[in-house]
Amino acid sequence: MSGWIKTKKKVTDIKVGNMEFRKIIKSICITVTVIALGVVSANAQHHDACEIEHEAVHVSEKVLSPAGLMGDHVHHKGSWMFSYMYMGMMMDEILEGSSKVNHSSLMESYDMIPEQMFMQMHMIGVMYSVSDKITLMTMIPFLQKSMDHSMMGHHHANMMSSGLGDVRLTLLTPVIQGNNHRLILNAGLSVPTGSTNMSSVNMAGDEYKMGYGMQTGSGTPDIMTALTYAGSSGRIGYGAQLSGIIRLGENQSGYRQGDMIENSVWIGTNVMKKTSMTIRLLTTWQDKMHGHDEMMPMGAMPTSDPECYGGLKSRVMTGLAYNLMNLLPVRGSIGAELGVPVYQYLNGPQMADQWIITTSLKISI
Ligand SMILES: [Cu+2]
Repeated sequence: MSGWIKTKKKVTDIKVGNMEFRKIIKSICITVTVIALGVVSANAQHHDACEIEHEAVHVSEKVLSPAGLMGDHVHHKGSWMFSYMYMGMMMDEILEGSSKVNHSSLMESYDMIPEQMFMQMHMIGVMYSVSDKITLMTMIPFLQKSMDHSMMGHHHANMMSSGLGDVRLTLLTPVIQGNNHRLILNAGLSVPTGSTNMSSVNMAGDEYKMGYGMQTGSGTPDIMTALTYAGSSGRIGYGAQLSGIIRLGENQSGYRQGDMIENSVWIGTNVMKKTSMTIRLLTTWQDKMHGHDEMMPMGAMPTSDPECYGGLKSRVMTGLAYNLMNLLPVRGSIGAELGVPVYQYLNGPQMADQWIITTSLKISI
């Protein structure tokens, strides 16, 4: 019963191990960015010598990628791509590490207990290729979050937040671009356009600031990098993507969200002429939060406690994509991915994932 109750540490404590890990991922991300810029400048100099496929590669039938994966392709010079992506994620039970925590034991430490959270994202994406070697990408997310919670074990209430998230600006360049395989490098910046000041009103009519997870932005400029390999052999497509997010500084509310590393490994095949199927393993690691927001009472609920963020999540995602080539006067594809968790180890008590769905529509001209 008392096994889950942890000794409260000062939130300003920073573990030596975390610092070391942070330094390592920071240097990996900086190295990748430097390599990306080096490749771009080298390619700019040797531009005429290089010939690549004059096809918008995201609808290539040879190289398959999961529908929810981003930054895995580039376009040829002068092409535009417009995309819409929807993501829905349901979270319910509460984990501490990998074990389930029951509500009655949580009530000893917190006034309110989250019961269910549903997060939705609508994301508009635009890609434009300045040259065959440089593609620019902007992603504009709109977030809607809803959380049900109980107070004193019986009263149930709901809180909601919505608004613009953090806008992402990314530069993509192909390191290798062949018929049957490609390697794409991304370097980008996440601009803190989302909010860290979302508030709600309680039963007494008083305004209060909602927890970290209900905010729509990180509040910090974040560096993003990714390296994606996608290849094919016969009817089989496969690939892997490694990406990272480094948060810079501390936001106006006095904290910095944890840095992230994400890895995807997938395999796919064409099941019919224009339909492809993929299966991928998506693993996300997020560092713990640093600092805390003075306006959020830590004992109010786990989502207002900075120690209840970060951890490791692995999901299996199954996807379908359909090539719209003959249905539209332009190139395009439509796809969806459904994911369920296979392993979660969370800094808790924290809400765990139940399922996630992603759908996307991509049109290129
Ligand atoms: Cu594209």
